[in-house]
Amino acid sequence: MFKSIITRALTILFLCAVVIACQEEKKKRINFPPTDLAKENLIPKPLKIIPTNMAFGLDRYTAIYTTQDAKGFSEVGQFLADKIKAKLDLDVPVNSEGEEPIERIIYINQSDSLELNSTEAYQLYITQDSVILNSNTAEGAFRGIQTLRQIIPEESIDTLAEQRIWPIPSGMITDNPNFGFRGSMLDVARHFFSVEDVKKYIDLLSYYKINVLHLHLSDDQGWRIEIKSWPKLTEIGGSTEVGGEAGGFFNQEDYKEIVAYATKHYMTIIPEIDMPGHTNAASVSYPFLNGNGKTPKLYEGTRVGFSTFDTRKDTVYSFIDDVVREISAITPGPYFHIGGDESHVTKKNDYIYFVEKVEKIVQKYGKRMIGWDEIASAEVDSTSISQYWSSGKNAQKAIKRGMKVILSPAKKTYLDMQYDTLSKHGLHWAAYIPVDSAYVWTPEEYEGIPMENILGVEAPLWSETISNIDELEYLAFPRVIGYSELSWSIKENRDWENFKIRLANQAPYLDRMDVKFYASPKIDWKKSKYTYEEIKKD
Ligand code: TNX
Repeated sequence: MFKSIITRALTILFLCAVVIACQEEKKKRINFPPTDLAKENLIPKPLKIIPTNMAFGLDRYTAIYTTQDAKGFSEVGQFLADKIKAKLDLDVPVNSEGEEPIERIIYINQSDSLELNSTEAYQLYITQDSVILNSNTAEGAFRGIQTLRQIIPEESIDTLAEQRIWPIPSGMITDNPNFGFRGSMLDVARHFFSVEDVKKYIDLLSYYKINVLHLHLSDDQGWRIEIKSWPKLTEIGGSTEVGGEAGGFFNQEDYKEIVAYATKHYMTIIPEIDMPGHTNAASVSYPFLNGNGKTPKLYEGTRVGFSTFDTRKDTVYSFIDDVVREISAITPGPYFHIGGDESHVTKKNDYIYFVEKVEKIVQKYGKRMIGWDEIASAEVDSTSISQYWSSGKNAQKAIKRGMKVILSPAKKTYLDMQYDTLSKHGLHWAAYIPVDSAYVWTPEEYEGIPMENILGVEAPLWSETISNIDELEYLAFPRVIGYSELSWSIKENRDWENFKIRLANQAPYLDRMDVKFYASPKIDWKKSKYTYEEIKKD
């Protein structure tokens, strides 16, 4: 009797377990409509995508687990959780040991697989039950979660149980960047931009896997970074900007905050102090620097090429030593940019002498020198880098010296060039650069520069004609999104007609981020409040 009660109880328990398990199974396996991972609006386009036409259901029973004994992985997991929260208002626990029932898991794994052949490479395996992201380094995992963010749909499917669930298309992605250096530059000298503005730009760039932000920190119109041993640089030299508004500057704590924010986004900050030309603001602050015995006036115009340091004075180099030392000490990245462009009033020999001396200072503080393409006329080291902006001849000189070249040809990559004659902001001295012309060219084959000499692509945003974040966004977006693909994706994976569709579908993200992008009529934008505004205006 007793035995049979036990048997019956056990049977009932077993049946209950089966029923519960079946219900669990029902929750887990939802029949989503077929998906196609290959048709997702990913930018930059990954190296390889193999769709399996099902979906992973992201919902409140999803958790993120990461490798915990390798540096940075749990932070990358938390970064993803924060972005999911912001996008969907959904809480996804990270490495939690809590009691919450978990049905599906996103794993972010450190892997030593030989297929992961660079620090930024990653693999993404998405099935109905799990998402597995593999990478060698946290940097690779960070690039991989940008891909994941882009395929998490904005819209949920509401199940019978009135539960919101977001279907992520299943399949496999293997990815690796074509160029390790994918950058943009922001000129905070002609007009100053705040720490918050710079952080927003970092948010947007890193979503598209751009990994370098070059800050143009000094020019004729303003000196924007505190140098503790030379305080007048910012007190005087930072006090104005183009158009005569009060300028501004980053104190060293501000700069460190930007650097830390960039580091969290696996982005390198490159500081630029432009010399020996473009130095009016420095010479107004310390008139001995220009060597002509006159104290110049603060400059609020937009002419270039009228200022120079006195390149034959030792005290000028002591000054530069202090500047490079202080900035290098708070810059973890490997580069220091010395400018070197448009020194029209510096004699050629003086210019060469200057660049060679400053290169030594930069190296003394453990950095690799970058300069605009003119620097290759000096006897610089093969470890220094030339940034091609206008002269093919200078690029060839750099190649002869064995230097790497950053591609920033003005007529293709200058974000301050107008889109067309109707553009509200921007210049057009190099070209009008509509959205298609920005995308349709081949950095791998540009003006005979061999691929092995190309470090990467950078799109500079000069700020003579823009003074706030809305105007910055108007010039940078959508073109900078195209440069992300030009530098990440291989040539075979780039195609304007296909890119155009994926770009049109960035509008919901850009809207959510409140980006006032230029709604180019060449793109059939997916609904966007800004396109509506543009259309209304027309
Ligand atoms: C050229 S590019 C410059 C900048 C200007 C820019 C405007 C370069 C190295 N020098 O000083 O801001 O054109 O488009």
